[in-house]
Amino acid sequence: MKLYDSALAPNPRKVRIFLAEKGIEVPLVPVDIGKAENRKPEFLARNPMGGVPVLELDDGTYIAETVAICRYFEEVQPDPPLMGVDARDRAIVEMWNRRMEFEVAMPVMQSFRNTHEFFKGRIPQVPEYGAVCKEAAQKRLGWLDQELSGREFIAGDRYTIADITALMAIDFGRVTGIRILPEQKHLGRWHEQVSARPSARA
Ligand SMILES: N[C@@H](CCC(=O)N[C@@H](CS)C(=O)NCC(=O)O)C(=O)O
Repeated sequence: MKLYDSALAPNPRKVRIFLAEKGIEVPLVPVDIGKAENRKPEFLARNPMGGVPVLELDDGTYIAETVAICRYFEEVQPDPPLMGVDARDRAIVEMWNRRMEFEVAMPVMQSFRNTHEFFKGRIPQVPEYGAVCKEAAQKRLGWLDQELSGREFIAGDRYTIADITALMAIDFGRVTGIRILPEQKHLGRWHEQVSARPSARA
């Protein structure tokens, strides 16, 4: 088994944090996205969408999409549970993880993709849209701050994949100047707490 990875990119980091929480070690294969290795035919044969991460199983199966890779490891090693423990809890964790993906990570990524030098000439950029996304992401952090006033973690009283998604998105947001504001005390407390876990260094 191996994981096609990029040390700088947020989605591969999400899988590395997930694996670190589970105590699972998977050999990493670095993919140089700066040199567009992920757009070459041999990589597209693994994942036609061209994104990292991609997990290659021993039987030659390729699994792309960050959450699908996490799902695979959750199924093969349920402990510690990061995607819920029963029907109700799994649905709640999924609800929060999707909110973190669509409401926080998506605007963060779109702000980067539409304004950053890295994507210049790689994709059509609309800087005005990037600016709108940056503002939206910043607003969502205010909302998340309020949400975290009443509980320890994003999806309740246990650390889950929703915390991993939010951490990866918020940390990546720094690249385009999206930040936790000093007055966002609950979000700041949460960020300190999840960043102190050894997995955050993955
Ligand atoms: N929906 C995919 C997104 C994968 C993705 O876009 N990965 C980024 C890195 S975070 C990438 O490969 N970017 C390089 C590119 O698009 O050329 C997932 O969840 O894994």
